[in-house]
Amino acid sequence: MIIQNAKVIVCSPGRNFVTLKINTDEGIYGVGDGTLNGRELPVVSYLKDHIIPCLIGRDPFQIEDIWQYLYKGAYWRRGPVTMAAIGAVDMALWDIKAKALQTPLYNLLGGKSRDRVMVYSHANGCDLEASIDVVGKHLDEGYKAVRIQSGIPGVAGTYGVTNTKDPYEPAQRGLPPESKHWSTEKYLKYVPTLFQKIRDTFGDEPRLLHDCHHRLTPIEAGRLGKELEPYHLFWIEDCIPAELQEGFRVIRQHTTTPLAVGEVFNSIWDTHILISEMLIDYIRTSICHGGGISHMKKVVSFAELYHVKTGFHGATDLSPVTLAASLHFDLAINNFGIQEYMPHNELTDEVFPHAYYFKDGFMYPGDEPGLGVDMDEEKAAEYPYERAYLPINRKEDGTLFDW
Ligand code: KDG
Ligand code: MG
Repeated sequence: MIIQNAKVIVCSPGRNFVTLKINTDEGIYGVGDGTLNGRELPVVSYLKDHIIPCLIGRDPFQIEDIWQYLYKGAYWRRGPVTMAAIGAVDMALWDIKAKALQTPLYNLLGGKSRDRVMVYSHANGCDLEASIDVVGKHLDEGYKAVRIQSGIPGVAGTYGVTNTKDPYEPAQRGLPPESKHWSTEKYLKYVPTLFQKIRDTFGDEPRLLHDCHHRLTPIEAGRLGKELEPYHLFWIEDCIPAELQEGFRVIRQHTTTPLAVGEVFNSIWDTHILISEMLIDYIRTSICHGGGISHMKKVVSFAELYHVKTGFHGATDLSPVTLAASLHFDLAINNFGIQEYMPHNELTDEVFPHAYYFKDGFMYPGDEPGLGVDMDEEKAAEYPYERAYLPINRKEDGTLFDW
């Protein structure tokens, strides 16, 4: 079998997605996700201009060699654009191989280690009362784990919270990017009260998660983690901007609240100190941004040695292709932790028909050969790319801050 051609399809059924489709001479094709929210087009160029011409004629079964060729062969390594592009190729190749062998992908990753994948949902409320309300709804829908983001009193609009009935979608179409507001003081005062109220209302059983979205310093994160200890969170996520891996040493000195990080990481080199010093509990790098299944297998095996589990990024800006790949991976590995799940909108599900499904708090990848997700190209063509950006964030005095 050889790779005959490949194409990149950008579509926007509510939000932008970059999809790579690799065709072989035997009629089997594979799909991969290369979506990088707000920076989709550089990945498209990287794939079209630099990767696809080098793939034609290669044996799609030589996944590791192709991965190394694209990574080492470019000389310039890592970075979100490069790794998302390599990730898309890698996913598509694993899809091809599993389809050719007529088996679901999880069988190539070691087979099932469990029957089902526990997921966490996003409960977003504009204030305390709305947050309690929405957590109750998610528990009624069967979720066993819920991430809670709540409007901070005195702060107009913050991460994860919407005032409309629509699910939260941070990327907004058009220019300039939306501007949000932030106050660390008000946030740190509010969050422990929020979780106290949630535990008082729903008891000990639900797993509760929270995303700080890169906004604290290490010592502030230590304080938050310590103050949340009585409420036994499953994790706090991205409590600091994590380029400085050493910053986590400070947090660990102050709290036993479990820590999750990694959705903006793209290689093992972003995380090796965090893992080997056991400074984190969950690694969240997505299969798409982390160079695909081949590289994430290495990250996750390394993590396993240090008691670090997975909690793959699963926001709606990762396409159903990444979600499917994540679910196969989650099912197969031993050190699975939890999977993030934000359901895609109806249009997206129409563009990407898939075998995976949700039932009673868990997800299942389905048993179709390969990833079990396809792309309806005609439907995709009805929703062309639309420029959209993530917001920026400013402190109360106007200083540009982490979003
Ligand atoms: O593109 C950015 C989103 O994926 C991110 O804001 C979502 O933090 C996020 C999460 O935990 O899902
Ligand atoms: Mg996050």
